[in-house]
Amino acid sequence: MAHRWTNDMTRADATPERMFLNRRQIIAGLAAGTMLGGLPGNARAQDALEPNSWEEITSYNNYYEFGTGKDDPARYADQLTTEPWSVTIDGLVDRPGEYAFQDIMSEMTIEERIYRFRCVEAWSMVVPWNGFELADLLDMAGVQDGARYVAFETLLRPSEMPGVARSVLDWPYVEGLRLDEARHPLTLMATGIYGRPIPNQNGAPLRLVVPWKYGFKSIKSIVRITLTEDEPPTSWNKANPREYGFYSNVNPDVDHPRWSQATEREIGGGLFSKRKPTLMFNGYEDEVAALYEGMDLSVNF
Ligand SMILES: Nc1nc2c(c(=O)[nH]1)N[C@H]1C(S)=C(S)[C@@H](COP(=O)(O)O)O[C@H]1N2
Ligand SMILES: [Mo]
Repeated sequence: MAHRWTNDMTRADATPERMFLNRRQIIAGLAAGTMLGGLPGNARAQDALEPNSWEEITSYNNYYEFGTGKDDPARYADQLTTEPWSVTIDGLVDRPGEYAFQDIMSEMTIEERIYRFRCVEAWSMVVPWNGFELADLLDMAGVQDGARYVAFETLLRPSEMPGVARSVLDWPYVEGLRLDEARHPLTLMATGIYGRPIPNQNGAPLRLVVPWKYGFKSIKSIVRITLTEDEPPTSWNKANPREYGFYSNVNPDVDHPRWSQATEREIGGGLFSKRKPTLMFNGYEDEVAALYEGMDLSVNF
């Protein structure tokens, strides 16, 4: 599959996790074009960020189905059965159906994407994901003309999810994107981290990653994708519409009602590290600003 976007970050050679990367999963063209410094348009000095460690990425998580503590998912999510797994793709598509995870994987091209990840709680990481573009999966199902949004749903299996009995959210966890956001080349369906299968606490076996939006848009362990005409409901918006909008684009100028979004705490930065400024669209402004032309981003937050 052709690449419509190239990484703008490089991995520090010294990162120990480098050894775990499964080179066979990474396309030679992408690797050659980006890991050696990048193409001129994408090579920005401030973007040469180092990914967080495997340990950091897999032990500090939000996955409320397993509890609201940051260490609950790593503790409880190994109970989750992820094989077999299938994703129902329905709504306004030409080929609706239940797609087996393995059949999806055999059709998709897995690449590596090193993305900034910014939680609405004002912490951040850098994650080297493996995955495929959501646009390719949508093409597999064939999006029909009337479709304008994409709705996503997480597995709901209370017997394996100790958090669902106790939390503030309605289950199953649901999310949504406008179709043009869903088709954007940055929008990834992640199936791995550091070349290994994605751990349960990070959303196995496949989760959404939308790097210019707050982390809660990146819905985990997806079992249903529905193409719709109308804007779909989203879990955090249902829970607190004043605090969480449908768009939820990272924006340092639009504060959360209870805290500033101007800066962020880097996970792994150490107890006394300085907060760093949050970037517009989490640093992906050049790539995505056009999607929101003419919109008031403080109204459509
Ligand atoms: N199903 C589901 N998806 C979810 C969440 C959740 O609680 N349940 N939490 C979201 C939030 S708030 C964030 S910040 C990210 C965290 O992803 P990570 O744990 O892989 O860093 O997952 C998002 N996806
Ligand atoms: Mo989050």
